[in-house]
Amino acid sequence: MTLPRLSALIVTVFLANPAVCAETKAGSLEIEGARVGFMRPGQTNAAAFIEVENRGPQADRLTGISFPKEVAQRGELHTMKHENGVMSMREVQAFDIPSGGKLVLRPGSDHLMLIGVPKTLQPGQKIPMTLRFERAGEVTVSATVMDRPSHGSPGHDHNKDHGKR
Ligand SMILES: [Cu+2]
Repeated sequence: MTLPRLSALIVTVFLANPAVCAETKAGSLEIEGARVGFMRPGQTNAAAFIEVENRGPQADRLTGISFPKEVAQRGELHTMKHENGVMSMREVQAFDIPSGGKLVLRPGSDHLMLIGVPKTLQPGQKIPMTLRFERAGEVTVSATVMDRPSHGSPGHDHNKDHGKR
C-alpha cells in the first residue's frame, strides 16, 4: 500500500466516526458551521470558519488549530483589517470567547488558516479540524469545503499573503 493511499484511508476511517458531527460540544462550548473556503487548483493555503458559543460562566479562548498532515501542515489564527482600501491580515495568538458570548469567524473577517495544503481540497469534502481551547481543551470537528469562492473578501488571496516569511 502506498503512503498517499494509506493517508486517504486514515481520513476516511476518521470521518466515518459518528462522534464527528455538524454541531459539537466541548464543555460549555458549542461549535457549529465549521467550513473551509473554496480552493483554486494550485492554491496551497485556505481559510476556514467556525462559530463557537460559550454557554458557561467563564470566558474561554481559542488558542490554536491543527490538521492531519495530509490535509494541511499547520493552522493559524488570523485577523483582518481594512486599511486605505487594502485588506491586510496578521496572525494572532488567540480569539476570546466571553461567557455568554459567541465567536464568529467568517469570510472577510477573523478566520482560521490552513497552511501548506498538499492536495487541493474538493468542494463538499469533509476534513477533520482540531481546535484547541484554553479551558475546554482539544476538540475535533468536521469542516465541509465550500463549493464556491466566498464573498466579502475582495483581494484576499491567501496564496499570496501567507506562508512566506
Ligand atoms: Cu488569512
